[in-house]
Amino acid sequence: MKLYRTTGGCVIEEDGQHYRLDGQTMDSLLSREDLPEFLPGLLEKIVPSRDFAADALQAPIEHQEVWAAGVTYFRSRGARMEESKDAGGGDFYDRVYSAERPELFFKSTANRTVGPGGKVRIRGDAQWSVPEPELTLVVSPKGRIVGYTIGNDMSSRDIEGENPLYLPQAKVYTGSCALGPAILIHENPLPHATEISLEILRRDRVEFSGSVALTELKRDPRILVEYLLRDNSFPHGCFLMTGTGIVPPGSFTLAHGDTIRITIEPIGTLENQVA
Ligand code: DO4
Ligand code: MG
Repeated sequence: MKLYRTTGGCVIEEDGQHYRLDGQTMDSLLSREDLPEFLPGLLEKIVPSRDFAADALQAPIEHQEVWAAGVTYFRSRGARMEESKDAGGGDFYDRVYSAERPELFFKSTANRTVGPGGKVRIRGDAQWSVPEPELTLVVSPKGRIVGYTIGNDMSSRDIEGENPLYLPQAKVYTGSCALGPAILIHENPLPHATEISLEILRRDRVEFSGSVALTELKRDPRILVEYLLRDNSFPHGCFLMTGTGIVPPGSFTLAHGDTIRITIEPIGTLENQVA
């Protein structure tokens, strides 16, 4: 079952049919502890709608915060150590990769986040920018993983590499986050073989592509959530990006007009252009 936020409200897709959830918002739904049980009950009382295609998809977020985990894949550890070695930051990334406590950072709010088809941004003062395609957990207020979506943790690698303390500036700015296209309502862990793939197109040609399987994710998503909720409250639930395992080579930087396509089946494909 997939949950969409559209210009016409919240919509569920189930067995190829679409159902409008009149009177429900992302906030009312993601505040619930029992979302995976609540939605099927709701569908029994409503009839499918035929006009879903007329709605524009939006990022599935209202008052939720977006947080992110870092250096959860070996590839991310290596890329970060390389980019920050001149600043003396390389060792930090090695240490956090193997430490018990994960790296967790605040990433975004709804006003900085774009949905499917929206335009992500590169910072005006960055010279080296990349998308980070990440499996994103949808977490209830009490820390239950109730679903999954696709996230793009847009990053300014030169700013991050100059000094690890610049991380918030490299990561948090207008248009630095994309989420969607839907929330897959699913409480069990996704299979380890689940693939995350990234394609970056420039003038309709593939400029970079890569993929990674969840087998490479070093941290258990449930442990990431447990750390995130320590001494923190999320009354509307929250999103937690689980880190990137796909990093383009150092010679690559995003350009205005590029198309970023991230696919995680069975969630779908999140496509955005760089403004
Ligand atoms: O430590 C810096 C950020 C790491 C990150 O965003 C990632 O590994 O995905
Ligand atoms: Mg990331």
